[in-house]
Amino acid sequence: MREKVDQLRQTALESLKQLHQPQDLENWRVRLLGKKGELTELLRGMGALPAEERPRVGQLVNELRAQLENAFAEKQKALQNELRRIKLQAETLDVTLPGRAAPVGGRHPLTLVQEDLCDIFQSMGFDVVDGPEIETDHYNFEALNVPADHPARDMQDTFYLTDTLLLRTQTSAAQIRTMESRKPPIRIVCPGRVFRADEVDATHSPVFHQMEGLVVDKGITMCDLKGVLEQFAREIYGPETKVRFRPSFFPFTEPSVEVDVSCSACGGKGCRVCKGSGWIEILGAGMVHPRVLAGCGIDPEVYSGFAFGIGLDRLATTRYKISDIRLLFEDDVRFLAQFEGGKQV
Ligand code: 2U9
Repeated sequence: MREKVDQLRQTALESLKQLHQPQDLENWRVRLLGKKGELTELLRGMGALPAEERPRVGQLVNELRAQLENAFAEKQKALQNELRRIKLQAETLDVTLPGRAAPVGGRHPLTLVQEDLCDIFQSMGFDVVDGPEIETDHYNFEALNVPADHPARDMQDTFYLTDTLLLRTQTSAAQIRTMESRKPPIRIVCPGRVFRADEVDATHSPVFHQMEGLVVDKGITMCDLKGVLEQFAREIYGPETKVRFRPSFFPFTEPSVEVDVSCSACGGKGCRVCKGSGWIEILGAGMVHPRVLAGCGIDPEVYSGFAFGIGLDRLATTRYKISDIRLLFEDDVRFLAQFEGGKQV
């Protein structure tokens, strides 16, 4: 019996040494130490021994069990360490490798134009103000002296959400709100998205962008308007730029003007860009209508003001030679990536 125990010890420990996989190790445990394993078999064989030998042999078998259990635990630990070492080795990172460059987004051409305009007007002392895109009929039309029968108020031209709520057609409403909440002197520009029920083509979009400006103070005249717009035009188109005013009409300004700049492509001689005229229309403007001031609680006998509106989309398309306004709204990254560098005038 002692021989059997020694033999089992030897073969068990020998075979344990050959194992390299956790599953094989488990099989080994079941085969030797399991309920129906070889050690249990050995114990069963004790029945055939004389009674006086049984305690001694039982002790031998128990010692073997303890020895095999220890050997198993040690092997298990060694195997786990080995597997962990192999796994870590496979995951080794070379921290000295150069990193992959992350793509950096650029600013949209409209953002670039808007930022330039804000800079120019801020340097002249204007604040930039914001307002809601959903407006009331009152702020978008009524307060701007746009009469009820004006074509702009027609369903064909304006996106109405309800009887009284609409998508703003100009950013003037934000300026009305400013006049209601601040006392003159007021010097603000108001950039933003506006909406008109236009058919889409290469030069029209139902969503477009503008920047409106407003100055209200004592003694403001048309001369101030000219000075500010001339300064603006020279900063945008260059110091040689000439500015001309033509009479026009807007319900919210009186008198009203349309403002042209000398064509920067030909210096005013006449070319394809300016259709031979030497001039390019850039904005509309005028003296704020007394009725608009009075409606905001500003006495038109004491205060006067000027206002202007600039379309940003056309400024962006001419500056960056973009042939179709729709490109500004399609978010095609191949198109947008071309403007990363900023100014390209
Ligand atoms: C207040 C009073 C008057 C803003 C003005 C224009 C003339 C104008 C157009 C330019 C191109 C709109 O985007 S566009 O189509 N705008 O011609 N805008 S005067 O007048 C105001 C603004 C606010 C309180």
